[in-house]
Amino acid sequence: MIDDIEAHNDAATDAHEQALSAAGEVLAPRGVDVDAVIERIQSFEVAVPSWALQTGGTRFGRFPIEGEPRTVYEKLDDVAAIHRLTRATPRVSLHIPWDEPDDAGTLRAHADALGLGFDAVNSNTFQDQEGQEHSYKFGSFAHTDPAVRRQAVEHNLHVVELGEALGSEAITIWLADGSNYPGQMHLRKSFDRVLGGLRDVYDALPDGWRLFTEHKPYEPAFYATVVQDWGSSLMLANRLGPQAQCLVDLGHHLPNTNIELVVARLLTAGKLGGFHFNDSKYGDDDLTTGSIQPYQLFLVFNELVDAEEAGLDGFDPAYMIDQSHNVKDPIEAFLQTVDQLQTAYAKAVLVDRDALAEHQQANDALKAEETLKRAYRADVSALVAEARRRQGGALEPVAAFRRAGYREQVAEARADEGYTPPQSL
Ligand code: PSV
Ligand code: MN
Repeated sequence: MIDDIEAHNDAATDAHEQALSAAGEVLAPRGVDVDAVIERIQSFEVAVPSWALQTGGTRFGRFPIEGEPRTVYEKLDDVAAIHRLTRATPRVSLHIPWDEPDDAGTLRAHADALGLGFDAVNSNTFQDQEGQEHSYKFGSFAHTDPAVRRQAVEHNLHVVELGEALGSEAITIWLADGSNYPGQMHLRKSFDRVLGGLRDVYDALPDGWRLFTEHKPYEPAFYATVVQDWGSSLMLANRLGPQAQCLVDLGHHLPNTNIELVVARLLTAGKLGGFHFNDSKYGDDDLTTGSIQPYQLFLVFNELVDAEEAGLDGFDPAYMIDQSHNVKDPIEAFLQTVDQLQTAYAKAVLVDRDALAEHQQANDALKAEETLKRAYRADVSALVAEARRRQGGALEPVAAFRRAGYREQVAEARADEGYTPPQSL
């Protein structure tokens, strides 16, 4: 359905080529190899979360749009559309049981046919599911009742098994376990119980698999969350073993937390497993990546590129997105997100690392900061567009998406009677 990318690119080519040569005129005299930067951008890939292809909602309501995917198959179709336009999203991250396929082989074949694969699979022990024996109201891995803990472990083992059948190589575990009131939960014992449950899952990991623990300071627990910060997450990963690593969701930090420093520490520990990219103003707002704090995003990528270029042992973070699209068309929001990520990455690649090291060595705070700012201020939009074009993607993904009329087409195709889209997520 998105098949006129070339025609779209033709119409945008003149303006693009002018912008690209203007960028070259600025960057080349600074010693930047523009083609090499474009190649680096081309190498950047990020996974799309299956759970954010429908419009999200808040606890106050949800405003669905026409043409939302109704099944995991339709969600994959949407990821394929995003990938066709960006050439940077060849994998999808599934949430189970939200996206439990009736048959893993059929779903894998569908993904194969679309040229897609699977990134980390996510388990869900933060909600009760229909027919489930025990409730997670008072926790899952940290629950005081061993039967509940067993049920949570069994679910995770199922997710690993399913992920293996799909070709995934990691599981992300975010636990809502925590308490709302002081005294409600034994702070140390609850952590030990989580570690015990994670160990059962860890021991069952297939070779080459990784287990990511995702920390979050609060919500839904408002007094104490068991895996509330990167320190707890790192403790878990260290205790579990080499296949366990930490996942950083950018929205899972209290205001003013220095997230790039968290990233640097996890890199030093060899435990930075992956990311959930998004942005936020107040809490876990799940807004479009780079929409609120683009400089912070750049600084995070500055640490990542620094580690990549230093050849840090075991550096292989799984880049994934975790957003909720309440007012934007989810596909358009993802197109914008990928562009934001590539922009931050490209700017981080532009940082003159030799100069930065010299200024740091000389304790020249001003020059060191200016070295970062110089890269951050560079306009890399034409380089990012060129990276897309060289891979067969769209120069202007959102414009191409709108012009292709994809949403209108799927709205018609997905309007079968008898299907009620979810009213809340
Ligand atoms: C929790 O807020 C979280 O970030 C976890 O990654 C969950 O899997 C996801 O959001 C669910 O929406
Ligand atoms: Mn997340």
